[in-house]
Amino acid sequence: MSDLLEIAVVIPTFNERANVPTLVAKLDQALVGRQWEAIFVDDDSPDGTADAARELARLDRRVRVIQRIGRRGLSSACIEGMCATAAPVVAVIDGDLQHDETLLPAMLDLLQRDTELDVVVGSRFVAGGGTGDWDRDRVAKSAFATKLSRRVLKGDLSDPMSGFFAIRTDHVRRLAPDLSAIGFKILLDLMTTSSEPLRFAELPYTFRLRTEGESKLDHVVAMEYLIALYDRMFGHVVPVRFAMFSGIGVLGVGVHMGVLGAALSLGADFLLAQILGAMSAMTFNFFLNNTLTYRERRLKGFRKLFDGWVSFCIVCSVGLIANIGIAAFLHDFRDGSAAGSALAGILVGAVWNYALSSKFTWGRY
Ligand SMILES: Nc1nc2c(ncn2[C@@H]2O[C@H](COP(=O)(O)OP(=O)(O)O)[C@@H](O)[C@H]2O)c(=O)[nH]1
Ligand SMILES: [Mg+2]
Repeated sequence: MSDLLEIAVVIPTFNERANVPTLVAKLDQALVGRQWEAIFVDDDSPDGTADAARELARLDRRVRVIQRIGRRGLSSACIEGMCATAAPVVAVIDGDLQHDETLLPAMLDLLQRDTELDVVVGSRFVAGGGTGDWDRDRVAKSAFATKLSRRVLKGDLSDPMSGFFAIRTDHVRRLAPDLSAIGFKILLDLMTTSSEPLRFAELPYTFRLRTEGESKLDHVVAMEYLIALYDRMFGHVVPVRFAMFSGIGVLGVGVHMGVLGAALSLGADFLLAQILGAMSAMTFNFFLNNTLTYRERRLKGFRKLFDGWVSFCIVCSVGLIANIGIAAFLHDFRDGSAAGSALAGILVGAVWNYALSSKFTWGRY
């Protein structure tokens, strides 16, 4: 038997402390006779998941821990874990025991035997697999997400949403610079990024019920998933962030008009009503962009929020001047139509606001 490391098992975790020892014991059983290592990638879980993993790691050199500070995100955690190993094959498995680790040796065998193969996916939707005791609501949501993802996928995967798979590590390293790393579904990201379709095989498994801890799949995650799909389909035309920023900008116009109307009807003069409208819209846009567009760099705490808000208002005020300046120039000196000139002004203003606020309001210093 060779000593060469065969497979790394990457385990993204957030608040999975109670599951760590069980999972390692199960890996030890499942991968008996194989050369493996386990890499926990923990986003500084408040419940001390990383400590629990390190405790095991001191006894068992096959266990390693990456503790990320100030960052969140399942996909990026998986990518970092996958790039942190010297093993030729890397598997990703959830840390909550919902995936069936006894499939790992078969995944590894397939990849070792068939050099034509790039990925082996654990699938809930091929014969022999299943979603276990999921409620109907969750089954329906998952089916919808799967259907959507098939539209961007080049292969006919039965379970592109699977978070359980094994892949050749050199593919990951090759694709890593181009992965979008947002969203929840790293497999989908890998498969859609590769210019040549990855050759895959599927093995059935049954999704288990979670017994410890709780699911992190929530509405924000669902939104991130949609964003990731958008990115794959249209991201090369209009970048995701700019699309979100502009969408929020349009909502801001609605806020502006609402406040303007309300202030006028309360008897304010136009200038005051207009100032109130603009301030409300900017404030609204600032907070919405802070929670959605720049979620992973969100400003927190009164001081940072206040500074961010001020810089955002300054950027937008300059953007407004540019907007009006360009529109007036096109209209008065280039004989542009009113609507066309206004639109051009708005576009320039939006790009300006986006570019400068991403640097000065949400930039990293
Ligand atoms: N590192 C890291 N792991 C995460 C994050 N969100 C979820 N996870 C882990 O990813 C795995 C799957 O997440 P889970 O919430 O169980 O998703 P579900 O099974 O689809 O409900 C679990 O091991 C989680 O602890 C995250 O932001 N960062
Ligand atoms: Mg889970």
